Amino acid sequence: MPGLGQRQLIAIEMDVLDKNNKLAAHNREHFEAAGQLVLNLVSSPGSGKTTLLCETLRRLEGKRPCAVIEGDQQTSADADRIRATGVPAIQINTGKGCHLDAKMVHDACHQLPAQDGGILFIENVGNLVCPASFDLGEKYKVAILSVTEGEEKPLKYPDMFAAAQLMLINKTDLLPHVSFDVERCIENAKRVNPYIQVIQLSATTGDGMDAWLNWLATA
Ligand SMILES: Nc1nc2c(ncn2[C@@H]2O[C@H](COP(=O)(O)OP(=O)(O)OP(=O)(O)O)[C@@H](O)[C@H]2O)c(=O)[nH]1
Ligand SMILES: [Mg+2]
Repeated sequence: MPGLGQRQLIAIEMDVLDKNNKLAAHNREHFEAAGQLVLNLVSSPGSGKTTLLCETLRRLEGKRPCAVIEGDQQTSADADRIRATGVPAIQINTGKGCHLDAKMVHDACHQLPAQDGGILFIENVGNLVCPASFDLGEKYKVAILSVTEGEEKPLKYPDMFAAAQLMLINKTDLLPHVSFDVERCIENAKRVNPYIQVIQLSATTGDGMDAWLNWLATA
């Protein structure tokens, strides 16, 4: 920002994060009181978040009530894809913004049903940097990395993988066609977060979906 010194910029940034953290804590209390599991899905653009969500929602139909908040810079395309499965979804357009914040989630979640034992999935804006810093009040962040992105991503974007409880390695059906070293990827993720859990899956073929659904059942 022109005209602002480094100190002023840092002060503004800390103020923004502090306000966000307070609202996130409020969201978390609300979600816990409602008995709702809330997950923040984070990844680079195109890793397969919406495809995975649609597939997950189909499999949870009649078993667990779900709702979705979709974050994108523009369009309602992803919320439309979710609604086509019969699950309620709210689209948030962040415009120039590169991540969702706790206030956006607060306002959106009040427009969605919250049922005891249900799951609220939040698909964050595709970006491996900013969403790492913004707590939304979720129980866990789930980082999705597809095999076309390269196994070094956890080292290049460590904050995201350090903040995540679970890493989903998606698009495993493409492994025969790309040089992606799965073991190396897991090693890299564990270097930045020794406690990170890992599930390999393909949202399009359904391979590994059971492991993901089992994880959801105990999360
Ligand atoms: N081969 C393969 N393709 C996949 C898989 N999952 C998603 N895709 C494809 O990857 C592309 C992007 O998928 P999306 O679900 O839109 O990805 P996204 O992460 O929601 O993208 P943004 O919301 O734009 O960040 C689409 O062409 C999907 O069909 C998978 O498991 N295997
Ligand atoms: Mg999407």
